[in-house]
Amino acid sequence: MKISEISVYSHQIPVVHGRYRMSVGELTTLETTLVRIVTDDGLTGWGETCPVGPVYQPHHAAGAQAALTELAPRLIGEDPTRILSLHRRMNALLDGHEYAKAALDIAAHDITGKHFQVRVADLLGGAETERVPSYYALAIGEPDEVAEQAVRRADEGYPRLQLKAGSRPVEIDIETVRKVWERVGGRVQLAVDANRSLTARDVLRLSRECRDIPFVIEQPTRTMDELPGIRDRIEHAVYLDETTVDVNAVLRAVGSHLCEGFGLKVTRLGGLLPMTTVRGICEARSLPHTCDDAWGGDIIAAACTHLGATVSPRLNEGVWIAQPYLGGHYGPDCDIDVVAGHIALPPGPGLGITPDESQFGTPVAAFG
Ligand code: 0XW
Ligand code: MG
Repeated sequence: MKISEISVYSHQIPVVHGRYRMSVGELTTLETTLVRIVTDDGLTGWGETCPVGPVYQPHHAAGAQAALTELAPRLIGEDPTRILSLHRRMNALLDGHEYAKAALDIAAHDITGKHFQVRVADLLGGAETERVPSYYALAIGEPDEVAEQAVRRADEGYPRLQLKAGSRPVEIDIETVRKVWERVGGRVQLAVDANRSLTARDVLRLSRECRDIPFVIEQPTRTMDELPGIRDRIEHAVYLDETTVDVNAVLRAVGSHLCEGFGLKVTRLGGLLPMTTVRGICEARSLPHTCDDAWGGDIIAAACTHLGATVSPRLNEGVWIAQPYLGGHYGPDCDIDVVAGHIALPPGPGLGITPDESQFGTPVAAFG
């Protein structure tokens, strides 16, 4: 089987309820990049990559499109079911830009699943569950408002909540954590995610003043290099997210004992194939982790859900998808939804969804 066409689409996804606020900024609309691969025997596979704005990580929508335009014409004729070879070919054509390669990796998994008539979860080693746990990210807000939201989401059935911290006096973050704990403590797992924005001083204060509250601190500082100096004075487990820029960075974090877990992003690491490598590293060291992406619609949600279904249940911290913040789906057969804090694994084959491409307009680039 050979790749005969690759099309790249740009699509705007608005945030329902107006905006999503993290320490690094506020978002009202996201530009996602979609990839459609067609093969010479008529199979179609979809991939997606959607940076959550241009400052969350060094990824942005125009960068994804430029990298895909560089790669796609040179992948025509390749066999999409030989996913490892496809990665080697992509790496030989373009250094870095893992978040763009990830869209092609996801589309290749979708096609391979369809070709062998299996779900992507089964290609990735087999599903441990048909009902994948999710978690809800509570946008930055006033402590009482965030606590109110936390109660609502815990009542809905989310097993885990992530609070956002940073970009304001740490006293307000501490008050927020305390109020959330008072309202939902013991009912849900808690993560406090600073998205790289706390100073070492404020990480220590947050941890010290909330010593009695069990939570994990996610991506507290801008770099990994700030952590060794404070690590032994932080009273909470530390998870890394944005700074694990590739598989090698994960190895460095694990080898240097910088963290106790990860918030992982499929596109940051380059797609589902490198994610399975990291899943294995985490399993070898008993490190819990999430399987998320920064943002995106049903394609990335399906990819994260298939991967998340394969994670050892004792290490599975959930799959975050943007669906609760989105107004619709990519088509009638694309209903990847969080229900009672969990996501039903799509039945497949492949990703198990059929995007309606008429929603995406004319491709920004097409090859083949
Ligand atoms: C909660 N997320 C998975 C979604 C936002 O894009 C940020 C991200 C995170 O954990 O940093
Ligand atoms: Mg995070």
